[in-house]
Amino acid sequence: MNFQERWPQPSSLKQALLARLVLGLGVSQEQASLRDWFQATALTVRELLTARWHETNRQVRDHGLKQVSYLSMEFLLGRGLQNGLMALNILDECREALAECGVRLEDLIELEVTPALGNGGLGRLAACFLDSMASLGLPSIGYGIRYEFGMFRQEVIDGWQIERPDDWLADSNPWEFMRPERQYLVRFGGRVVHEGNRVHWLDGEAVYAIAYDTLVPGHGHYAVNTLRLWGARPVEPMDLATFNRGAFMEALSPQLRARTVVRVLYPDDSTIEGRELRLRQEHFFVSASIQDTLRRFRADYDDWALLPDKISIHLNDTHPALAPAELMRQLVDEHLLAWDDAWDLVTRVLSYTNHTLMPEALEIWPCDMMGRLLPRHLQIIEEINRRFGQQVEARPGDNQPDLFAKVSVIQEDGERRVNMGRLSVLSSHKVNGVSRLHSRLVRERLFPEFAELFPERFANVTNGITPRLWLNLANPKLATLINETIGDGWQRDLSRLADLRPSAEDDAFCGRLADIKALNKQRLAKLIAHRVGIEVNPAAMFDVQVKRIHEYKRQLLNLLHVIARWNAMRAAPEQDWPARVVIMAGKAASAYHMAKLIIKLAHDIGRRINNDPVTGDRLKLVFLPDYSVSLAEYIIPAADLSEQISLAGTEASGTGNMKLALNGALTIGTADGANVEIAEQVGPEDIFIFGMSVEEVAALDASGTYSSREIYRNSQQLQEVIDQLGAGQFSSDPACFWPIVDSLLDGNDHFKLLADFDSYWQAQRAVDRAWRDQPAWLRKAARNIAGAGRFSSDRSIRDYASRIWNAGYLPA
Ligand code: 26Q
Repeated sequence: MNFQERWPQPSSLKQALLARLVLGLGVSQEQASLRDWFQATALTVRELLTARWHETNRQVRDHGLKQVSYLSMEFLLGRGLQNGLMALNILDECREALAECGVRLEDLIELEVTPALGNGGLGRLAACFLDSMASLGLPSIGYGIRYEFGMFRQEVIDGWQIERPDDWLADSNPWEFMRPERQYLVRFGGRVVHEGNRVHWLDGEAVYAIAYDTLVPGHGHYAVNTLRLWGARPVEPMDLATFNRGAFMEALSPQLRARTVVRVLYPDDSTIEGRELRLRQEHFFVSASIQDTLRRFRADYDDWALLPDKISIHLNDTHPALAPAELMRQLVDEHLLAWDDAWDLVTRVLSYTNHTLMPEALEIWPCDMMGRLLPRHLQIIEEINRRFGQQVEARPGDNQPDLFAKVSVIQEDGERRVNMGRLSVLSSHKVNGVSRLHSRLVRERLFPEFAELFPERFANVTNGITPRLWLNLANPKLATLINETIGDGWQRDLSRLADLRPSAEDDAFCGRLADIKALNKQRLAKLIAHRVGIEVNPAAMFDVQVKRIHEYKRQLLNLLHVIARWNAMRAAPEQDWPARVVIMAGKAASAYHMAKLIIKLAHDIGRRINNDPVTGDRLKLVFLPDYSVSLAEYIIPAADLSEQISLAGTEASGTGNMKLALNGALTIGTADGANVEIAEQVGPEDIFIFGMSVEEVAALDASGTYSSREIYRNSQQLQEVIDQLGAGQFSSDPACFWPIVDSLLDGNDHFKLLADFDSYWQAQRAVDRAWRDQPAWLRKAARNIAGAGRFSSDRSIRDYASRIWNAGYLPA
């Protein structure tokens, strides 16, 4: 049987679309709305992908390939329609088929709601990795939560961020298959009973986790992998007795209770304190994912010893770090393996990626809370830790008597707490950071004792981004130019972009690059006018900082520069100031007051300077609300300058930096995260690196001599800017920004903005000088594109496959 026979396909796309519309959705062609056409098209795309999906699953089984379970609390996918059409290679065909029905494909594409099941970098990374795993034919299944409400929608009223619920499922989701037969019981609370050798976890409350599958199509490969997100259902859907005595609402409360666990995505706060519902979410999705992973393994193999050959379970940060305990529980309590055998499997199957060094963002759960919610898991973690303690104490030639306190999974200082990072390191055979610099700091600062105990465990895999979304889809004209210049080999191996380097010297190439950038900027200028009513000059430099609003990312440093620039322009308006549009976008966690105040400040500065006749269209500041994957697709191809200005040692990697470089923006950035590696690839002439290095920051901290006030006293420029903030120059309420002034001066400027300010100012002057020579700037832009080849998520996934997972690929 060949592929066609096994998986019959419709004869014409138009017929398939109409069948979906008329027969599937029950809408006549005359009455169909755009929304109906979107649904019909999406359902058709999904159908066309299912044949490849079944074939993929069949081949994985036939070849006995290893499959990666990628556990992540977040998948920031973005829209599916165009991606699906591109994977199927029927974008133009579909456009024509729809046109024959009087429908514009572009309208449908814009109509799709953007799923936002993630906060930012970590969630988008997971989505890029799914794309790359499918495109390389690496068998994988992404596991996460089907949040009923994703990342909130951001509105801005009078400069203040307002959060609105993201009701993304209001219109039915055409991409998912509900899988009622993939349903698992997940327990919370209750008690543990020991009966001889056996342990039973009883009582408490339980809910069903039910699978919803979304297809993840490969590009340039037939593989279609699975993203399996868990919804929740009550064990007893309704209490009929209660209903019968007339308490109708109360009778439905099991529904509501069960679904609470998947109701909403948690925001990435700057402080992660123990919130019970978050722990419930983590357990819910980990338990279901591990049950499903083991069931799939057992369907094909009956020898547990094969588990590490057939399965890798990857932890995307510590959010799924209950996995080792849950895996031990299922292996020992349910499948009756001996502890040592189970532990050996666990440590050979698990691997863990760390995404942050910041102490306040590390997950630590009070034993009290965990004992109440997950009594058996706490026992298991304590047993894992007890055995680890014995191993540490028994080390030959121990010269560090207090070592165990530093590595103990249970922190005993003060309230007893479980340190999820330590649990993850102890349970994994590999631990990696997300850029070379960050991986070093993971070893040296976060887990130095573990790095000494288990040196072979620590690795690096530098992040990457999928060129299918961030180049082909977001910037198709640039993709075409590259194809015409160096051929299309880069589509399979992005490092081939290096072949573009000579074209930087080619005026014709640079001219076309300039035209494409100009078109992308005109498009963004229109969007800006439409969304926020600000007219910007598309010929100006587009200076872009788009990312979550966080103090460590130092959006405030950018704003201080804008004010200082405005002051300097007003003091010398006759000088040749190149025109700039500073564009910012990003969400602040709803409880993160300082981040919200920074958004307010951006708006108030904008209102003041955007209406200043002295600076005119030579300086504008725009804040675009509701940053999302879709908005990023507009902004990034239009950027000239990429702001990556975190305090060195705080940004684990960054991935926006890669997306912007790939689209020909030049970086102004600190020596932090992946900026360091970008600088290596593009060369020092084509990037603007400023500020203290990680070592200089460390030395300054160690000396205890940092005084932001002293820097302020010694800088005319900073005095002017900060005094303007304090005097309420940008706001009707003079006290509005005092907390910002306070944090900079009285709070001793935790992220050292003032220490780096002068260096930043100088780097911005260098940017201005470079911009004045447009031909030279374009050559730099071309070399940035050529240098971005290393930052494909395909390369990242190949690194994971070889260094971490030891996983193979489906035949091409
Ligand atoms: C944890 C517990 C409770 C509530 C929320 C959270 C939580 C949620 C999301 C903690 C952190 C996050 C997200 C982190 C994140 O996006 N980190 C970024 O990961 C990127 C991919 O590796 C890096 O490029 C960025 O440097 C890093 O900041």
